[in-house]
This record gives sequence, C-alpha cells and structure tokens, in this order.
Amino acid sequence: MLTMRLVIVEREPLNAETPPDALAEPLTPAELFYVRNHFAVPRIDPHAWRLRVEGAVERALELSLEDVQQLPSRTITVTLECAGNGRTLLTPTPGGTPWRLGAVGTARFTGAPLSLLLDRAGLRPEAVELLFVGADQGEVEPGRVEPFARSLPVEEARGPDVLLAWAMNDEPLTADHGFPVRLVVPGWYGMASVKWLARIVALEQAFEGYFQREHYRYVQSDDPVEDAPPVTRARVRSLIVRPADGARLPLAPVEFSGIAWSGYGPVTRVEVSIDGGASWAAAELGADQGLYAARPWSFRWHPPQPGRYTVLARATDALGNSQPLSPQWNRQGYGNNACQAIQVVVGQED
Ligand SMILES: Nc1nc2c(c(=O)[nH]1)N[C@H]1C(S)=C(S)[C@@H](COP(=O)(O)O)O[C@H]1N2
Ligand SMILES: [Mo]
Repeated sequence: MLTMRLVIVEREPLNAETPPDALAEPLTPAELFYVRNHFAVPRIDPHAWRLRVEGAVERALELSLEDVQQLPSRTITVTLECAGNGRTLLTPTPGGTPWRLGAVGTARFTGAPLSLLLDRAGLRPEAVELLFVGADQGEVEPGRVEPFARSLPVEEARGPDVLLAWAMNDEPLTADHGFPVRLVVPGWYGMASVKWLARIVALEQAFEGYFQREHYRYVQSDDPVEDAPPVTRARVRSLIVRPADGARLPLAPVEFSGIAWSGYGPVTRVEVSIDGGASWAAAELGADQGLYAARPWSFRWHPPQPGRYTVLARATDALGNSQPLSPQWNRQGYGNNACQAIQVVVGQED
C-alpha cells in the first residue's frame, strides 16, 4: 500500500491518475485520488478566504470558512470521474489531457448542502443558472485569461445532494482537491465539481465561459462546438481492477473484480465476457455505498484450458443504460464509457 503513487500524466499543472490498485478499495485516499488541474493550484489563506454569493439574489452573502463549516452538513460517498477518462482509447485520439483509465476516484465528501445557502440568499425568479467560479485562472487562448468557472441549471444546483464540501474522507480538503471549499455535484462528470470555490453567481442568462461553451461538449462533426450537447452526468461504466491487463495466470480458478458506476442511477447489473464479447455471464455485486458511489463487483472463473483470453466487463444501470462495446468518438474525447477489455494468459503459453 505504501508504495502506491499517483500516476503522473502532466507535472505543471499537476494532472495525475489514481493508481489501479487503489481502485480496489471502497474509498480512494486523497493522496491517491486522481487530480485534474487546468491551471496552477491557487494558494489560499483559509482565514482570509471568503465565499461570495451574488447576482440575481435577494441578499448577497459573504461567508468565511467557519461560516460554511457551521452550516448543517451532510456526508456523501461520491465517485468522481473526469469526462476525459479513457480519452487515449479513442481512435483517432483527440487532443486534451491524455487520460488512460485512472481519472476516477471515490471519496466521502462532507459539506453544507448548496440549497441551504441558496435559500438564505433567496434566488430571484429571474435566475436561470448558478455559476461557480474557482480561484484558479490562466490563459485559455492567447490574450484571453479566464478562471475555471462552470454553471448548473437552477434545478440541478438546488438538488439536495449538491454540496459545498470542506472535507474529503473526514479530513480537510488537500490543496490539489480544492482547499478550503469545493463544489461536489454527485452523478456529474468531475468538471461540475468546481474546486477552490470563490464566488457563486445567480445568472439571468446561460453562462458562456470558456469551460462551458467551448469545452465539455459532445461534438460529433465540424459543427460549431457551442451547438453540441453539453457533457453532464457520468455515463454508466465499469472497470476491471484485478487481475491486471496482461496478467499471467495459472490454470486454476481466478476471481475477476472491479467497480461500476453511473451518474444516471444505481448500477443494477455487471456482466463479464471471457471470450471477447461473444457471451456474457452475470458478476456478483458487492457492498452498496450509496447512490453516487461506485459498486464493487466480482466474477469467479474456471479457465477451461491454457490460452490467451480477452476479458470484458459491462455495467447496466437502473434506467437500462448499458456500456457500448466500442466507444462513441467525439472531437473533444469525452464520455468514453466503452467496455474495458483486458488480456490474460492462462497456463504456460507465451
Ligand atoms: N477550480 C477548478 N475546479 C475544477 C477543475 C479545475 O481545473 N479548476 N477541474 C475540474 C475537473 S475537469 C475535474 S475532473 C475535477 C477533478 O477533481 P480532483 O482534481 O479533485 O480529482 O475537478 C474539477 N474542478
Ligand atoms: Mo475533468
């Protein structure tokens, strides 16, 4: 365990994947939880930090960290996945951070329900979106500096499970994960969970910032990016955690195990194929950590003979969404939830 490290994808700013073995545990320790940073991590003095709530509200608010921590809190176990997870498995590989399959992690997040704060501020009827602005910023195009900022429709932002989180796995947030306060939007891909939260603005029009209008869109063709559907909830997906891709196994019973999640509802079924997708058998589902947490699964297999096998896993959620066998390509490389395929070699073969 002590030897596990983040898998570095980019050093400056830090972008790194959760090591595969860490995904076998119900909770991912903060130090091993994938990091997705667009800009340098802002250094924030927790005493000077204030969260402003403004725009189309009856009462603008300004809260200290203590104020936020004194609001009634909830703790929810949430799997966060970057929308770009698995981008490098698309062909041709789109530009963008070259994620393999480790841009995902599960943690207990504690914080105040955002809806409480919105009630205190009093949203005016003109408000259509809530904008969340991070304290980090940088040049997104030559000469154009923007903070990392994302909006949510009012109905989504008011959901009871959206948190202003100040703890992760019962410890204060680390700098990389958004200290002192981040938004956590359970069920949505990670980009919605704005770190280093500085301002919340009730907007009367849809937000048109760089990370809303020009990114996080499922662009299929040469159409203008802003016309493409936005990336929202995490598509149903499973990962095979053990054995590792390429493992050599003895000719003896083996257990495949992994995790499965969906931002659209609970995972109801995981199936495994040991013949490259020709036939499927049901895996067993493990302990349920709640609606937003990845569910462990396992599958015992008796290899019939030595050889090379292609093993796939496929999850289905309560809405009937299921993973495709091959990914749906899109220009920015988001939402690749195709079934993962691994190879294992049983017996003495080379
Ligand atoms: N302020 C800010 N918030 C942010 C980001 C960022 O770069 N800046 N990245 C987003 C993206 S794309 C993801 S996937 C998640 C990653 O959260 P983590 O680094 O805690 O895993 O944070 C989101 N929130
Ligand atoms: Mo992301």
